[in-house]
Order: sequence, then structure tokens, then C-alpha cells
Amino acid sequence: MKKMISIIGVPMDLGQNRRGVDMGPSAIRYANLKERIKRLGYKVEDRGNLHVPTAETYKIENEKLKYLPAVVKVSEDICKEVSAVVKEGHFPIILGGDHSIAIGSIAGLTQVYKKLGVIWFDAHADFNTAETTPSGNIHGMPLACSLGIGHEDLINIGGFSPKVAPENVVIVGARSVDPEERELIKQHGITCFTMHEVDKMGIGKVMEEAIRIASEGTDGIHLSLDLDSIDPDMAPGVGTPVLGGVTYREGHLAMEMLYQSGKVVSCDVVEVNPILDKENKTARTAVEMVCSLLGQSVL
Ligand code: 5AB
Ligand code: MN
Ligand code: MN
Ligand code: MN
Repeated sequence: MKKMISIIGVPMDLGQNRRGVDMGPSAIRYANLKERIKRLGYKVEDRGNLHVPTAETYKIENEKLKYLPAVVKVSEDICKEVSAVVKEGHFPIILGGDHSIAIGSIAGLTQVYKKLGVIWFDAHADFNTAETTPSGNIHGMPLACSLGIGHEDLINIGGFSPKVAPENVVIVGARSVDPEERELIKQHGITCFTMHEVDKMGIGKVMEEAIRIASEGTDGIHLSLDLDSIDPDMAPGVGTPVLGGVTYREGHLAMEMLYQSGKVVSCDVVEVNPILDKENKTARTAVEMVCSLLGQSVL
């Protein structure tokens, strides 16, 4: 029996400084997410959007952790919603919004999956802290937070920290990592397959390794899919595009292998910004990736 899919929208744009990413959930829904998943034989519920306060109603108090109180509040709401659907036995797909939403989704998942593996598919490592951030944007910090590194309000969402263990976390697709972020990643022993490794080993071998690491001794794998992992050619509508990304086919092969592993229990789909997009191309790519993750092209 296929798990029921629960779509949760989070129109969050407080984790970064470009407007428009709050419209990501609408753009992805407009690209027919629900119908496409249904066609694959799943039951799907759309639980609508969580409430996110408007940036203009907030004053930034801490330049190193912009909109911290609002991000904390929304993260707690995401945590509750995600853990509720996981307790029902569903597979949550959390639509961002910027990548700060992963703090809440991983907090929610780990209320149930006590040992969670994470595959962080991203051009960036999202491993900054208030001390290392060049921007003060919290969307550059969620992976560190999930490992218990960062501001205490952010790492303690859902009531405990750390959420995940470094030996079960893998970054794939990185090609823009800040110097101090790099040191933190090394120091904490996180496996990172940059685009250099993708080029050299091939995405097939990279994913084989990534799945092995994220599976070992875990109850399941969470895929955190930042659309800027994909080359700007197929995903131009993102806040921080970086040349030389994962190609369309490499992306699909990665998703198909995750499907075949049978270990994936949830995913985030983040950073789609329709204002920066070309005819909703990035949202359409996102939907294609999700369909492959759910078995579209594997016989
Ligand atoms: B994304 C940068 N490292 O911390 C920072 O899109 C970019 O969620 C972060 O991966 C990009 O501001 C965050 C320069
Ligand atoms: Mn149910
Ligand atoms: Mn990211
Ligand atoms: Mn990114």
C-alpha cells in the first residue's frame, strides 16, 4: 500500500531578503503537483498553507539572525503540522518558501522518526551560524540548526536538540560554500558531495553513497530539495542561482534512485521564486523532480 501524501504549504520569505519566494507554494500548486501525484496512484491531501507574517510588519532586530522571532514561531507551527501528518502514517511534502522551513520540517519528522537520515540537495551547504553568516539570512543556517549548531531558539524547535546525527547527513550538489561554513562542515564530519564529486564520480555513484550513508541505522530518509541545486538552465527562478548545477537528467536519476531505495519518508521543496522565474519553469521542474521521487519513471 502506497503511503498517503500530505502537501503542506509554507509561504515563508523571512529567511532571506528577496521577495517572491513566499509565492512558491502557489507556483508549485499551479504546476499541477496534486494531479500529477494522483496520477501515480497515490491518495493526496492538500492541507493548505500555514500562516507566515508579512515581512513589512516586522522590524529586523538582529542583523545576524534576521526575523528570528518570526522564523521561530513559524518553525514551531511547521513542526506541529508535520509531526501530525507523520503520526497518521502519511508522507509529507513541505512546499517553501525559503529553506529556513526545513528547521521546522526536520523538527516535526524527528518527533516520530527518532533516527532520521537527511539528504540535502542544494548548491549551498546551509551550514552557517550567527557567527559565520555573511548575510544574516536564516535560510543559510537550517542544516547546521538540525545538527544542534546555532542559536538556541532555532536548534530547540520541537523541544530537543540535535535532531540528526552527522554520520547520517549528506549534502549533494554544493558549489557555493562560504569559507567558515566549510570549516564547520569538516569539523562536524558531514559528508558533502560537491559538483566536483558529481562530475568526477557521476551522479549514480554519488547517490548510491548518499543513500547508503543516510540509510545506515536510520528509520528513513528526508530529502530537502533546494531548487538551486538544479542548474539555472532548468531552475532560473531561485533567489541565489549558481552556475554549473545538477542537470535535468542528473536530477531525475537522483530522484529515481531515492524512490528505488524505498527509504524516503518526506521531502521539502524550497526556494522556488516565481517573480524571478521564466513562465513557471522552476516550479514545473520541481514537480517533475517530486514525481520522479515518487516513482514516475521507474518500471
Ligand atoms: B539556500 C549564503 N551561504 O548564508 C548565506 O538557498 C547563501 O537555502 C545561503 O541554500 C543560501 O547567506 C541559502 C551566502
Ligand atoms: Mn490518513
Ligand atoms: Mn538551501
Ligand atoms: Mn541553496
